[in-house]
Amino acid sequence: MFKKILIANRGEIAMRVIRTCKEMGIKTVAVYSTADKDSLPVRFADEAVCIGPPVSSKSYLSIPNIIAAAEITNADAIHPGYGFLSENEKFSRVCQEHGIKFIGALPEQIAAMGDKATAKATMIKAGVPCIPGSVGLLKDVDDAKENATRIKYPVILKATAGGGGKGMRIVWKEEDLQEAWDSARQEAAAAFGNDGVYMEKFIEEPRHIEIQIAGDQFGNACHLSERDCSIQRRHQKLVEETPSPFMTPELRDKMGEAAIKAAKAVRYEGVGTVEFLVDKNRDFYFMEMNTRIQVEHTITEEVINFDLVKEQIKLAAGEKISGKNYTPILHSIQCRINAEDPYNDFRPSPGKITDYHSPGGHGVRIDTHVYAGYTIPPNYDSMISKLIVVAQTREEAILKMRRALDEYIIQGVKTTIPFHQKLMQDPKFIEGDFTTKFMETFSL
Ligand code: MV4
Repeated sequence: MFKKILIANRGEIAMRVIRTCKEMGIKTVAVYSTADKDSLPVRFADEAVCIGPPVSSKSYLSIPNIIAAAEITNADAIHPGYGFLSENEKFSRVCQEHGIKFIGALPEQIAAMGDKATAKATMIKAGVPCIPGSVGLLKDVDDAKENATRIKYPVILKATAGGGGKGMRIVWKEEDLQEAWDSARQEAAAAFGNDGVYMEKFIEEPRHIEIQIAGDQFGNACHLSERDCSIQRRHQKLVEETPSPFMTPELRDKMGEAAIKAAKAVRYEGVGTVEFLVDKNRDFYFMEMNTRIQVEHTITEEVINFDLVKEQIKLAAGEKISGKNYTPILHSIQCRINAEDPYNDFRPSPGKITDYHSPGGHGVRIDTHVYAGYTIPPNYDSMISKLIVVAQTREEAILKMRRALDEYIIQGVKTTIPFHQKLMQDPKFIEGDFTTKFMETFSL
């Protein structure tokens, strides 16, 4: 087992990893930018190293600075959390070259899953259901036209280097194809330095349901059930829950098996997520594979009573998985509490938290790095905390979430708490009747 893990991240996920390391008897190193010198991970880690100024490119994204911090402190592994360098092929490789275990995917796996057209080709070959579309990248606009005629409108153009919606264009009819083609390529080139674009049939009003998977160094893989992440806004998830209100035992078995196929196709080691789109007929299609611990891993932990960060560390150290799949028997919901103004287009609201009281009681969990007197810097994402509830049923989980939201006091910055309070009273949400389009028509 590792003796000392450096956490190449900040905020709540740095705290999350430090907590599990402590429980496992592993020493921790926090790295921080000057904007985070007063943060809790710096205080709670065994050691802390400043790695640069507030701007991420010179601190949390600086591979030389982070590797230097690991060498100075003799860390034998690096946990990258989510975001930042967690899915960076080069960082994974540089760690390898320095004899430091990267607690995440191998460089080849990151490359294979990071290029979406390559990932899709791998999944088709492995027998994972994919959305009908072009075979690989489109050559030119005529190629796009031929494919669209075959697939039938509406279609969607997607940047192969994309993810998170950048370089994506929905096309409803042929006369709009040329403009969509030009703008998708331009946007992809500017955002990723790669203008490769492919095409798919556009699935209208899908649900976003993802399967948590785990794989070991011996080629075994299992699934840990699903999360429904359909409540999103501009590709930012706001609420996640498990089980999905749309799930059936049959669908879970089928999607679970598909996710395991996906994991085995790339000999996946560690914990990961296979994202699917699910249409109204409960047909499901591979969308992306995430090779990191995700923000919403917490709800899976609550319903299967299992520490996913501990599992991640054990798998990185070469342990075997048990091999059995998991079915949730409880219901968990997470609300992301952001420093944003829900009455003002979710505008970021950084600043000092002047008063803070977090909810508690049975079945309530808060993952956070903030405290009364803490100043949320403007340089990073605006998440204040994750409020997670777990209960016997979905109805009870919603009631518990309402109660917990009512107890939550955060003064000094605007937060998304009022949005979540409204959502937890929404008839459609309560019925479980929602798709990824839900937020387009929801208003406070
Ligand atoms: C789609 C789609 C409909 N049809 N692909 C959004 C981000 C990127 N990962 C893929 N995305 C989508 N791909 C086809 N063929 C709809 C979306 C999509 C979406 C997916 C999941 C969650 C929220 C979404 C919001 C808008 C569009």
